[in-house]
Amino acid sequence: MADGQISPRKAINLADYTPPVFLVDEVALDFTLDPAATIVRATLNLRRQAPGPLALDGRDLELLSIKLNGEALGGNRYVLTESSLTLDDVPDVFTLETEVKIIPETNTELSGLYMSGTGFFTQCEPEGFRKITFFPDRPDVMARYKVTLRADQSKYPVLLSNGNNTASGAAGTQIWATWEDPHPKPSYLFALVAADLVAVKDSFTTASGREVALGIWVAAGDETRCGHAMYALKNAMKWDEDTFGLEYDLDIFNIAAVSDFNAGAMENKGLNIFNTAYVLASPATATDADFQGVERVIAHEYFHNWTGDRVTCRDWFQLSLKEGLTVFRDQEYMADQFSAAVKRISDVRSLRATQFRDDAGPLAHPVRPASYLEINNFYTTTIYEKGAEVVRMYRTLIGREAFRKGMDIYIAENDNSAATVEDFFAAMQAATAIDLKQIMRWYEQAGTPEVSFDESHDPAAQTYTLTLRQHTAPTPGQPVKQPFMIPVAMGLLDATGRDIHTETLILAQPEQSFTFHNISEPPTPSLFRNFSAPVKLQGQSRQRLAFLAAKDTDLFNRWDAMQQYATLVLLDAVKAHQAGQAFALDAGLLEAVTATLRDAARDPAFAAEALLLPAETLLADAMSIVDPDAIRFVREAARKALGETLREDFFAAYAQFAAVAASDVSGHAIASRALKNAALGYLSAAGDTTLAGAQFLSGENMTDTLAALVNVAELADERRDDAFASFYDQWRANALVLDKWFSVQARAGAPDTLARVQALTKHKDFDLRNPNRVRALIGAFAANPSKFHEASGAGYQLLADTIFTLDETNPQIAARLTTAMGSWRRYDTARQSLMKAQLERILAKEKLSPNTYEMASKALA
Ligand code: 0A1
Ligand code: ZN
Repeated sequence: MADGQISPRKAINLADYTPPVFLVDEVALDFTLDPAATIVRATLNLRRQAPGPLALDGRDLELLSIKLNGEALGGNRYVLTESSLTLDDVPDVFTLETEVKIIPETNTELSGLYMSGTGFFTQCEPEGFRKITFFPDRPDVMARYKVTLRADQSKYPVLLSNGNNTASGAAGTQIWATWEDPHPKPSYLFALVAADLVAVKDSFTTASGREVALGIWVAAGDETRCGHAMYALKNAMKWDEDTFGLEYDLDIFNIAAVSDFNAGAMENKGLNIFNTAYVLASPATATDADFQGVERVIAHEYFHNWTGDRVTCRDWFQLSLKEGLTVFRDQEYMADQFSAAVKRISDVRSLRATQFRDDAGPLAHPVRPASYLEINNFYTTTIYEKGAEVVRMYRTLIGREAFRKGMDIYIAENDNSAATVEDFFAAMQAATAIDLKQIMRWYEQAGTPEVSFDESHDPAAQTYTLTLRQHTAPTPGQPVKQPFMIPVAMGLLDATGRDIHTETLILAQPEQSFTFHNISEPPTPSLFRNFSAPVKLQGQSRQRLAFLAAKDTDLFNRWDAMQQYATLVLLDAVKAHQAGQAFALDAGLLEAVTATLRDAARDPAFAAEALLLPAETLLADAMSIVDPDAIRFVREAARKALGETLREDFFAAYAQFAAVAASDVSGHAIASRALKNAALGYLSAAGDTTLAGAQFLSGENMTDTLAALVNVAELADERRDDAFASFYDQWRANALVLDKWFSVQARAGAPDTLARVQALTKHKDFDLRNPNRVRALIGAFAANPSKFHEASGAGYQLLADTIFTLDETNPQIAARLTTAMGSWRRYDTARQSLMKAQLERILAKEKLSPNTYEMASKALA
């Protein structure tokens, strides 16, 4: 460890949990808001639960005064450290008043109270509240809040907090507003906004007839891009009533949009705070994927009102209790809006690309980790997306009806309290006769199980026996794994592709056999239908995959068979390329793509997914030593060969699906554009770039413009440079669109991408203080396998340089970027040592944050 480095935090362990010594029944907060010196007065009504001192969390707070039951305390009555305020000698029930000064304008971490644009915003999850006032900043302390905000009226005319606005007024140039939240909540759900914003307003009448006032607060001029967010909010409110019987519980629901935000959005009670990227959308500025992102995140945060706010988490180890469940709920919501199969396909595609990769590397952790250094590092795809898969497995195992019953029990038993994963388990177990005990292993053990199978058919007995085996490789700290409880939704297909049997098997042992009767011919099994468990199924032959891709009645498995088939042939092509052989297109792949394309009109959204070849990162995951250049070469060669061979079909599909209005964002229009742009991609790969150029010029719809630009970006000549120049001129004033301008350049496969990204880090619009911009350029570049892993190591250097600087202002984002080098051991020795050197350089930095320390040290361990 370098001299001067702050000592990394000590690990927090689940096993060490103890209940709070004091509860807070009520808290009154009074803010006098000033960018350079905000004064926070807090009055806490405390009640003892256990023997011991009162220990409050607090960071970066200047304590101005402290009173106990109205009496000022001298410095001998408390101990103040960098992160806490402790009072030894206190009664069992008392009132504590503190007054602190904080400096929002220097808060670049974007946690606690900070400035963005010209206004004040907060982000308290998970541990930001302690940067606002002294408090037991842990989710199992739930209090009722009364909040008064005071600010300069000319600069901050809008004052918002949680709950209901019970009083407001003006005093000279200052205005003030009081907000009261009747529901007890943990400190991480506190929020305030004081800014110059305008509202788009609407209302929603709940199933029981209460009227809820809805407001979406944005910067003046952005009101025209809030329509989709408002639609999504009302739609989600209705869906949660219809699907889970859950009604909104306040008279007002506000959303405020902020352009500097570390994450996507935050579920603060009655006052969600959103990254502008998940609020603002119009067909001219946002892609279809952006529209869906807005809808998904609006729904997600709204659903947290019950799964997160009313029922919260006992401690941060239980994070997936609210996140896995709420992701499951938003996935179900989205599946109900468009095609359920296509939604499942895109969710699984991203689960495999991110979560499976993390689960196979040094940063792997269970859905409920046992230990952490910095909880901010645990907002991961494992907690969120794998957590959602675990919830889905409960439902697959016990059925929809029992699952709904279990949800009712979970809410009823845990309302207004801080729950654990065991509480969720108990509710589900109470709703079914199936013994679910073993499902808990999904929370405890990291890693992706690998499932293989054997089969035998006995024509005399007319039986078919399927033997399934599971194995999970070691992960950090977990050398030996116990078997998981794995629901295997399956079907047996006859030679014509008809289902002769369907069932959900439960694989709970390392190896289990299942015998099926009255099976006269050897059937083809279709396993893990609709991706019934987050596992890797191994050992399917190409012939099988080709059959399932053409015939399976399960749409998900049809897509998956085609993906697995494509993966096998592309990996073979990588080997051939490494051996110096020329690329040859596999006949089966050509046949499958041809069939998909010719049948596209039947379900264009599905066809658009099925036409996409497995991503470079997915191919990389299947190689023992990743060769990013060979992968890129082969994948592009395949796209080119398919584009050339099927040129007429792709042109025809392009023309057939082109006729949708630029402003149409219906499911049909989105699917048509997706198919058309998939065709455009193949045609461009085959060298027909005129079409992309023309589409770029005519674009009135951001989906089409961007799809065209992505193809033009591959050309390293003036056509590309002109396109980026004109896009910049048109959109320089729109931050979210400018983010796209950065990220398309960073994702490009053109030979000069690295140099361009290096230059873009010096661009006047590049800003390390804005997380969206950092993700758009640096995050996107680190996800561009062949460019980031350029053999010289210059890509690693660029990333590490960014992390180095960023760690000083925003450690959360710096730590997240560090994960891009987490899989360094999977590369050749030259790249390994280049990445390792950068990780070591980061680790040796003076005053490295605990956030980045945890990620870099675990990556190297
Ligand atoms: N609970 C939010 C995610 C979130 C987490 C951390 C944040 O700041 C550090 C912000 C938001 C969600 O699941 O949407
Ligand atoms: Zn969430």
